[in-house]
Order: sequence, then C-alpha cells, then structure tokens
Amino acid sequence: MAEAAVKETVDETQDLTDGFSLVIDAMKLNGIDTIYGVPGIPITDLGRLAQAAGIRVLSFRHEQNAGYAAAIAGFLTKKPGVCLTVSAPGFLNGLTALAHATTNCFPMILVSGSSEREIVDLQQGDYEEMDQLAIAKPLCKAAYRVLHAQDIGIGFARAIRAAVSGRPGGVYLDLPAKLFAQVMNADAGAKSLVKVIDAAPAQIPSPAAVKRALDVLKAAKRPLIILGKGAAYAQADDAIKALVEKSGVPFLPMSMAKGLLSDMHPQCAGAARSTVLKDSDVVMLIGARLNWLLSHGKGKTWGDAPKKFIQVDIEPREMDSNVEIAAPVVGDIGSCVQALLDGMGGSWQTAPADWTGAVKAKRDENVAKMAPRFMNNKSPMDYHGALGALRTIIKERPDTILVNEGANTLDLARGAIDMYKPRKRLDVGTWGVMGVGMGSAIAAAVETGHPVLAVEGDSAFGFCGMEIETICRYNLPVCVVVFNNDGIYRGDGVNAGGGSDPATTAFVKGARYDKMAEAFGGVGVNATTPDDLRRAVNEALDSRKPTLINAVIDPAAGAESGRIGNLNPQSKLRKK
Ligand code: ADP
Ligand code: TPW
Ligand code: MG
Repeated sequence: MAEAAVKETVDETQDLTDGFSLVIDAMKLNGIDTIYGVPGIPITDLGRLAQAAGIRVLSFRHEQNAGYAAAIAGFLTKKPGVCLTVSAPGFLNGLTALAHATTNCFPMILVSGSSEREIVDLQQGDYEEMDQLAIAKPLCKAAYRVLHAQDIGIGFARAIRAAVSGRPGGVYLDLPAKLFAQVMNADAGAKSLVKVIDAAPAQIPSPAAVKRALDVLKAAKRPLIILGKGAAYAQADDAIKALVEKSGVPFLPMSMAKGLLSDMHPQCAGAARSTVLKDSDVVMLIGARLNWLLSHGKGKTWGDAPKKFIQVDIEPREMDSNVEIAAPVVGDIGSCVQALLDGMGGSWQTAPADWTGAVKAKRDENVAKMAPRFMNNKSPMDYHGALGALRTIIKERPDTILVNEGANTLDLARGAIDMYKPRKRLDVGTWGVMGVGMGSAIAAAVETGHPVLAVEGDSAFGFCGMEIETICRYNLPVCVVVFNNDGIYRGDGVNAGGGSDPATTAFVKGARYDKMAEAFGGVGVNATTPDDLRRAVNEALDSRKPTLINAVIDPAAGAESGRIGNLNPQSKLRKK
C-alpha cells in the first residue's frame, strides 16, 4: 500500500531520488560525516553509496565495537555518533552500545536496516525477522521508524534532536529494507529534508537557583567541586576553569573528567580523594551523578560531617536521586557555570585557607608515597612498574588520547596516569563495560587525529581484540598495550574442583597478543620490562603505526575485582 501510494505521486519524467540518497543527504545536511558499522542486507549499498558521497564509512568486525565507537564519537564531538547495522543479529550486537551510550549520556544514533513490516508483524518468518523498534525502545532515549521516503528528513531530524538535546543519549532509528528503494521526485525529496537548527538549545538556569547555590557555597568552610564526564562533554572548559580558580575550591575529577583541568593544577584533589569526600561540608557536583561511583552520596565514604550538595545538571529529575540536593542548578553546564561566575561578582571570598592547605598537604603526601612504586623496573612487571613508564609518556605527550579498560589495569592506571588536557581519557564509563577499548580507540583517532594509547587488561582486550584488524586496515595511529597477567584480575587462579580445566579466571599462560598485530601488518612488540615498554610505546606514538604491545605482567600482581572488591559477594564470602 505504502509503496503504491508513493509511486502514484512520482512524475517519472522528472529527476528522481530514492531512500538511499535521502538517508545520505539527510546525514550530510546535518554535518554527519562519519559512520561506524558493519555491512550486510539491507544496508550494504547504503554504506557504499555513503562512501561514494564523501561520508567516511568505517567497517568494523563486530557491531558492538562500531557502536562503542559511535558512542565515544558523540562524547568527543557533541554530535550524535552514528552506528549502522543490519537487521536482527547485527541490530542486537549494536544494541549493547546504544544502551551504554544512553547510560553514559552520550549522543548516539543506531541506524539499523530491518525486515518487511508486513511479514514481521504477522510473524511469518522473514529473513532476520525481528520487531526491532519494540526491542530498542526500553534501552534508549528515543526510538523511531521511518516507513516512507518523504519522512526520512523528519526521521533524522527527530533522531538528532533526541540524541543531543537535554540530557544526551542513544537513539534508535529503524529503516525497513523497502524504504531504501522507494523513489520520489528529486526536488520534492530535497524539500523534505530538515536541517536541524540549534539541536541542543542552551538551557539557562533560573537566577534564584544560581543565587541559592552561591549562598550555600559562600557559607562553606570545607567546599569541594566534583567534575564529572558531563562537564567534560559540555566543552565549557574555560568557564569551568574560571569558576574553580575564582572560588579557590579544591576539585575532584571523575574518571573521564580527568584533565578537564590538569591533574597538576594546584587545586586538584585527585590524590586526596578519601579526605575530601569525608571532610567536605559543601559539595558542588558539575555534570556528575551521585551513583555507585560516588557511593550514592552517603555512607562511610562520605564520613560523618553533615553535607550540603549543590548540583549542576541539565536533567531536573537527577536532583534528589540519592540524597537531598540543597541547591539544584538545572541547565546546560556552559550557561550554569557562566551564571555562577557572573553571580560571584568581583569580590568573591575564596575557599578558607586552612581547608585548602590541608587538602594540598594530604595530596602531596599521597603523591610522594606513590612515587617510588612507579620507579621499579621489575620483570615480570607489576602494574606500578608498567604504569610508571606510561605515566611519563602521557606527561611528555599530553595530546595523546588515553583509552583504558580492565579491572586492575583500569583502577591502577586511573590513579597512576595524570591527565593534562580535557577529554583525553576514555574508559569503561558508568557501567564498567569490558570491550569498549578498541571502538573508543578507533573513534578517538578518527574524530581527533591525535594518537591514541589504549591500555587494556588482557580480558578487556579479548572482548574487542579482533578490531586490531580494523586499526591496521585504516592505518590508525593507535598503540594498544595489553597488560597480560594471564587472566581476569589475576592469572594464578586454580580450579576449585581440582580438575584439569583451568580456573574460571585464567587464560592461556604466556600468550603473545603482539602476534595479532603482526598478522594484519601492524607492529607487534613483546615487552617484559618497563624500559622495553617505554621504548615501544614511544616508537609507536612517533611513527603513528598501528602497534600492539604485549606487556608481560606478573600473574600474581592483581587484586580480585580490582578496586571494587567490596561489590563482589564471593570475595566477601571467601574472606570469612
Ligand atoms: P561521571 O560518571 O563522570 O560522574 P555521570 O555520567 O554520572 O558522570 O554524569 C554526567 C551528568 O552530566 C548527567 O547527569 C548528565 O545529565 C549531565 N550532563 C551531560 N551533559 C550536560 C550538559 N551539557 N549540561 C549539563 N549537564 C549535562
Ligand atoms: C561486558 C566483568 C569486570 S573486569 C573484567 C571482567 C570480565 C576483566 C578484568 O580482567 P582484565 O584486567 O581486563 O584482564 P586485570 O588487569 O584486572 O587482569 N562483561 C562485561 N563487562 C564486565 N565488566 C564484565 C564482564 C568484568
Ligand atoms: Mg588481566
């Protein structure tokens, strides 16, 4: 029916366009210049035609990794990252990444081809039959299906707005196979496209909210600012720096906000985390949620001292989600921080010196305590020895983008490697997902042109390792370091049943991940000492050649569940 209706309105004597072209034109019109995906029915030609039309189309080996790439592209650029997949299985493979993007407030659009609606809805067994729209809906911020070529423009406009406006998130766009072949008159098609104006409108906080927040801050004796990845995303770097410096308040960066202000900044309290969380009396959250990563704003981590929270966030429903927020400031971070700065005026009393002095002393003490551990040159390496080499490299090359996942490999690298510039640290995000590494590394290289250093646990790498071929194929400046401790958390686990199977957490001993890069024409290096590692990484970053370094880590060096063993019921039982 639908197709017949469309055909009736087509004048075949005039220039025609089709669904394929309209999808591509809608993306180009809105500045979408990169697609991450995996080809196949019904979107193979869409990829080809998009490439022919000048869109960069990166083909992955698995949709999940393409999806993670799109998610991080969204975080880095404030434009929706686009992931393109085939129907049912490809769609499902991409869906984890879409849910991850939504959870992390990254703008992303998962565009999937789908099967014939008439057959799917009667469940008559079409090729890759699945009601994808229904399945996607609960896992993303918005989901749309386009049935008619003349609605493609509107479909993309809605998807783009939903992804980037308000709290950003993942959007699903369902494009049934039949849509691509639909034809319409070219001029009518062009007119049907929508250029989205002001996709993420500024949201100005109310003056009363700003005043309330400043009153709370002014009365503080031990104030703290926590910067989250929402603050990094907002790209309001100068205003945030001005607010922190004008207030004189110590700041604590969440993982992906590290470097928003340099970790070397005199007010950075990263190395005094437990002290500032426990002892502060007023906490201003900027683009950070009081979720599990901040112990929900209560309990032992936060100490006994009564606290007042100021929260700056674009999502009003985030307020009071875990504890009472004394001063909610709802709006986009750029506008909110500017309003706070304006409200502070010319004569703002900076944070009390006894507090800032105490924080600085604690921080210096902790930094001094850790320093010698990063200097060891043991072989096999422990985490600190290996990370000692990498932290120096990032210090010397602050534009390098650091991708990081694993358990010990994540937790210890987060503390060890100081960041100097905004949006240079990409990691597992709110869910702590393993497998985001290669997608993130690829998108970071593609979107920014900067070299990427991906520091990966051997297990984490296993979730996405085949994309090393993608990195080699596109010749991307990505250096992957696999922290190879022969397993998950540790490589020395034993089979609790005494049988000949390996422990559930153990991998092949002495595996040589570096050979994987060689298989695809990249550079592979086996590094057994921090000196080897330093040399190999520097060489990779200088040459910009795809490189995979197998960093041999002592299988007994790690801790169960890294630093979040307290969340692991088994380890609690075992300790009894
Ligand atoms: P982290 O894990 O670093 O603490 P979260 O992902 O928990 O960060 O929190 C990010 C917060 O930032 C979310 O609550 C989201 O609504 C908010 N956010 C994202 N972008 C903006 C923006 N442009 N303006 C205001 N708030 C934003
Ligand atoms: C998608 C559970 C958390 S951490 C981890 C797993 C499997 C691997 C840790 O080992 P790795 O690091 O990477 O070798 P290291 O240095 O401690 O040895 N599936 C998904 N996500 C998560 N988080 C898991 C499983 C997990
Ligand atoms: Mg490991």
